[in-house]
Amino acid sequence: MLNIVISGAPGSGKGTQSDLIVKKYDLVHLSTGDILRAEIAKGSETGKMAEGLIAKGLFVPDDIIIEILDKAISENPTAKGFIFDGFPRTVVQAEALDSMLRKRNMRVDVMLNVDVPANELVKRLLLRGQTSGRSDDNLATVQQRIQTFEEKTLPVMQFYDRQGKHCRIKGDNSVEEVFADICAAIDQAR
Ligand code: B4P
Repeated sequence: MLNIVISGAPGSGKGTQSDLIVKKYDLVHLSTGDILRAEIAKGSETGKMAEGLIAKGLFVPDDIIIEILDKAISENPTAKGFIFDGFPRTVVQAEALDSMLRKRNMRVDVMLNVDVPANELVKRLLLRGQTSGRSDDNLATVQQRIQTFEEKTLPVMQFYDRQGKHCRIKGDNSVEEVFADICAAIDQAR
């Protein structure tokens, strides 16, 4: 069993790297962003509530995200491990993930913090916004997302630092170079 948390500011490359990690390590990919966008597309109650918050660059409430994640873990009983992409984003979520895993005799092995300077984040997300159709890939929302990340998610890095699981990855290299650094960090942690 190998459980990885991948974290980083919006546009840091979490989703991009998660796709590569699941292929190489045969893990189940749980992206809370993808799950929420699927709920919005379905028009569910969760989706309706999340839609406006995401468009403003704000977080969806912890209790809703935690419930979604707990259900997603239960739906994959034969998984060899998980990559948690974009979760936990708050300390409350990080504590909840620890207890969700503990009750299943599992644990987080490593937290990858993909670190990219703010000017590069803005550049990447505005470029993606030209084709993504995402309501949150515009300048005002991107700036709010970065601010939300700094306020709410930077303390999550310290949470994993205290557990000795925080691993900083230099994210402003090519996709291949970032992936090579990530594989080295995972192989050292398992
Ligand atoms: P996410 O879907 O997680 O959005 P994201 O932070 O933008 O990450 P994403 O995976 O899409 O982008 P990536 O960095 O890979 O969340 C969206 C919203 O949902 C949040 O703002 C929040 O409102 C809500 N939400 C989600 N999870 C939540 C939670 N746990 N609690 C509360 N609310 C939650 O890549 C960005 C771009 O960079 C791509 O275009 C990619 O091609 C490019 N890129 C990647 N690597 C690159 C590289 N090395 N060089 C150049 N470009 C690169």
